[in-house]
Amino acid sequence: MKLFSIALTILIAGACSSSEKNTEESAPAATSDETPGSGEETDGYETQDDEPNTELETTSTTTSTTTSTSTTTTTLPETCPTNWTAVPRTTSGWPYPVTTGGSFILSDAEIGAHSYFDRFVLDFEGSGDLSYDIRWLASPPIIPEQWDGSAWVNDAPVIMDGNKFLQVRTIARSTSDISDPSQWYSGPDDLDGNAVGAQVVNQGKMTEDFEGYLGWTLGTEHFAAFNVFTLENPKRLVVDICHEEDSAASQATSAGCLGEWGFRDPDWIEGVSLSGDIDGIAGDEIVTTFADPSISKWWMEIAADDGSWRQISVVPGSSLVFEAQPLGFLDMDEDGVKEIFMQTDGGAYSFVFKVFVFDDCELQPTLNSEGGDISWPVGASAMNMARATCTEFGMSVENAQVTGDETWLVDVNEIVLSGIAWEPLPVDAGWVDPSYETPDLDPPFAPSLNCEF
Ligand SMILES: [Ca+2]
Ligand SMILES: [Ca+2]
Repeated sequence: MKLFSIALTILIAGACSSSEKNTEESAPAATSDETPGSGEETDGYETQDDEPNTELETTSTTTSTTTSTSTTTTTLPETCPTNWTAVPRTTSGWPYPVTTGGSFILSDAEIGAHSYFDRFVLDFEGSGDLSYDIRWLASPPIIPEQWDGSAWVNDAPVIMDGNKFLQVRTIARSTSDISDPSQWYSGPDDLDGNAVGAQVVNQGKMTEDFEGYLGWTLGTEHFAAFNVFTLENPKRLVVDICHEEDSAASQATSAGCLGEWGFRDPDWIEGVSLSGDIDGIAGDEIVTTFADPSISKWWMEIAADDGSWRQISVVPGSSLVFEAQPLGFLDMDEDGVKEIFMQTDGGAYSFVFKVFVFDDCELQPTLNSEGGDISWPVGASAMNMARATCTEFGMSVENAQVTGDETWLVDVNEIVLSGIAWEPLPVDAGWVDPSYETPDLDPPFAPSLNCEF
């Protein structure tokens, strides 16, 4: 049984490699480094970006049958190098080309199976620096508009064999925007990973060829660390995907946020941290504020509690005079993602808060109905006071001031969050404006933020 399994593995390895176009580059006489009986290929020992050529050619030697002429013995790593990670790999300036970016037309695509990783290779005609953006997606990419044979279909998700999806985008073309049909790409646009013995990559599919951007998506069993490099003559983009699951990536990419955005300076002074499951996916998110004396402002960081991703941005309207800090999380629009209430500024008897929407891995400040900046004061002075109360529909914001004839004029605004903007409740559609006046000299309410976080 074991022998059979070994034989099968070798068979699969041979079969998969023979499907690789790159095998043409190596002389068939090249001896295989394959260790008989190991059932594994010996290519994995050179996965460093600095020697990719050798690696690929070594890979291709597995096409030849196992021979006994192997003279070199290399210790193979059993697992992927630790410098392989699941974070996005993006060339500088993306989505724009790198400075010396060339013009590339796809010439081939292939999937290969290897000892501890699967390899995806795109071949190109053209020269210069290839620009790319490679990242995990938690769900298949959406094709904005596609021809289904009889009509244009909007927002159609790509149907793919896989649980997770590695998106490989390049600045290159296949057929679109190429006037000479003889230059059009004629290779495969749909690759079967299982057929070539790949263990983690089930399928590779061209999912974009539009306005100079060429995209492929790999449907995989699970999230995994990967390694990216390019080769010359011809230009190739190589993505090696580790067979082993990357559990840190699971949490991050469930939220679609793998990686780091923004630099956290070690000189910043840590403020207040608050954690909770903001997005309703996987583990908790932690929101932390940091004082930055160099610009006299506060930064806010939102990060996965397993450290797999973080995003840092300036707290708008903040100054070092008053401490910015997260106050609580509450899903105001009931879309399953909690909004972040953040104290951004204040004074001796009052503070100002803003509400942020967590979207696209960022904390976006909510806006007023005109698209402008909005924040709310809470507190009191001799002549006016303000409070905000979370209600079943959104927030009720009350501002009271003493008028000339010593009555309190209480302006009440009931607002509801729609997307990232606060809209007034439609008073003219049956709602009664709750604003009122009171001759009572006592303050009409206690200034506070009344929300149950
Ligand atoms: Ca979460
Ligand atoms: Ca929400």
